[in-house]
Amino acid sequence: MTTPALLPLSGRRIPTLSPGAASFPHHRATLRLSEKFILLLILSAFITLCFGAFFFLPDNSKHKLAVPFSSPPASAHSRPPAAAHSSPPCVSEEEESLRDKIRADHERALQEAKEKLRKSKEELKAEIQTEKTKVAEDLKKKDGPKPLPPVSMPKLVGVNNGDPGDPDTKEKRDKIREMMKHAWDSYRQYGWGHNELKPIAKKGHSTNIFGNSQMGATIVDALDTLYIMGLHDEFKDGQEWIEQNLDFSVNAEVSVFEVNIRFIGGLLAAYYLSGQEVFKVKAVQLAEKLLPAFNTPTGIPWAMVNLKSGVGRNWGWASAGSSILAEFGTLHMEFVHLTYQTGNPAYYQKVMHIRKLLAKMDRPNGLYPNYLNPRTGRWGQHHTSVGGLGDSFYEYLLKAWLMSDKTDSEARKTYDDAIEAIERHLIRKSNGGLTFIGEWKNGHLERKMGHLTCFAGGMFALGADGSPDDKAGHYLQLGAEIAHTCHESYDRTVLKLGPEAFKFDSGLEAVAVRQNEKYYILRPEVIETYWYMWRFTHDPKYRQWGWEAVQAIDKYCRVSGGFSGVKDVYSSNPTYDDVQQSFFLAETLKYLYLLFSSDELLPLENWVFNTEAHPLPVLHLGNITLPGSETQR
Ligand code: DMJ
Repeated sequence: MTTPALLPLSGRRIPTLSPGAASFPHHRATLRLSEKFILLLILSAFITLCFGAFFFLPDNSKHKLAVPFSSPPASAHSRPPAAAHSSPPCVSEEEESLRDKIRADHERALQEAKEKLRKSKEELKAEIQTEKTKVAEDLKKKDGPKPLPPVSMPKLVGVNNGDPGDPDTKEKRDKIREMMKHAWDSYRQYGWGHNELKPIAKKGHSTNIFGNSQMGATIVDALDTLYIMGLHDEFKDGQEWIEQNLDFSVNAEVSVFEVNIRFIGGLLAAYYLSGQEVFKVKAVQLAEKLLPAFNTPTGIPWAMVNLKSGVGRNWGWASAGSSILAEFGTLHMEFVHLTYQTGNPAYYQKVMHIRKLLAKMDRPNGLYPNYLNPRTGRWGQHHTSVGGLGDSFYEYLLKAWLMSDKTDSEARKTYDDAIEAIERHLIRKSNGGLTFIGEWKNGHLERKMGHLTCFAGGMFALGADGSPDDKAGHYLQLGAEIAHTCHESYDRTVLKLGPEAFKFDSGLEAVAVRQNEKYYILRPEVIETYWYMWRFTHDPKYRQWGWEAVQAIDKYCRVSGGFSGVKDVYSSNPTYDDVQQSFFLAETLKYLYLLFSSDELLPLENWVFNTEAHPLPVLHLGNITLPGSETQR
């Protein structure tokens, strides 16, 4: 018998066994037992270490500055701006006790995780089932909060709805549907259950916005697009996966904003379109898990929350430990629907509290900075953007008004004031006559516009009706100018796909300068603006521009395993980033499909699209009091 090897664990040596001992059966049995015991000890120490590392070590990926192509940001809300610095640490008593609390919470989560590990698969399944049943029962409880009257549903959509009529447009629409099928089928085959797909490597993919979860983000994000396109078998397949596998009792630290817009928004839209209760139940289950993120001294939520422990924190790169405007300001639509559907005032109160707090704050030049510290309630760096870190905050002010059947005049006024300041300080015309929206950085205008900012063209058009001083024509015109500029940013590339950011400086117009701004990751914003502009003007150029984008995506981003982003839109031989983003199915393909459909498909009088393109019906709040609204006034 050979001598067991020395184990270099923590520098301690396990004593070697005496060679003679092995020749006696009795000793052998004893030794096996102790060997097993030692192995067991080592194993449990290792597991403890792993968990310790997971909870206590800082997550480097969140502290790194943006690395151009190794992992392009899925959403710029989670992108660290290059110049962002954290303040030096200054530990007050309050902070120390907060840290103690976080440590204690982590300990508890660790303990719970260990206990979970000890349980059998059956026990775990039973536990999940109990939790699910509890939420379903809470929803039905007679004496609990009651949902409001059923939403008067606009005309539902089906495969024949939205038929554009003329054969040429129909052929184009069919092509977009085929692309959706290719994206879905590829994910179904190679990435099923994972959050996203790597279409080149043909395997699952995920980013830090979903923590270490495997929650099928693509399935949830794609559901309503499948439904609208009449891909009913695929929709059913997705529904089945959700019924059997989607579980939020996972030890994963996720982005509150991303989970809200993709999951809660996606589930609610799927519920409204299909009427299947399961989607509502899941949306409410998940929302419950997000609520602890609001437990901050000010009620401004943390950027991230651990779904299991409820412990929240902010991105390491955000200015002075701040929360991000576009993240905590993009919850309103979904949370109002949650209160409407459950009768639980908590969701509505949380988002209205954010609004009230912002209304009381001073704003430099009338602009909203992108960063707000949730502990002190003070602004971080004075950066303002209508692109990444700011964008959907403005979008949700307008949409809160639209979604309330235009009764939420407070939201409309806040939107109008914000847009007025943006126009005054951020919107300019280039020498070549292109209207662009720059970024405000500590009193200085950076003449750079992001792909993300291009959504604003659609927003201006959508907000034109109802604008103060009868400026509807002006805002529709502004929307058209932004659409034109963003189209130029596509047209001035080799691939006819838009870069992540483009400049208007030193003779340059609508082109990217830095290598790490030349990528296209299947983003929707430019197409989103084409679609809104098409709905409001029916100018055929928007369909033409949309079709150019379809052809470019199909030519340069399509691969056998799905669709991939590309790293350089100015190169005739681009390399792939190997990610099929879930928003490609949720947004890009949906907006394209709508662009080539008739206006009867999801009319804008009845539906309001959340920032991930999930349509939610208008709530006729004129004669209804939302639970919780009494205490807000
Ligand atoms: C999407 O997740 C949403 O549109 C979000 O508001 C911003 N970015 C991405 C797509 O680019």
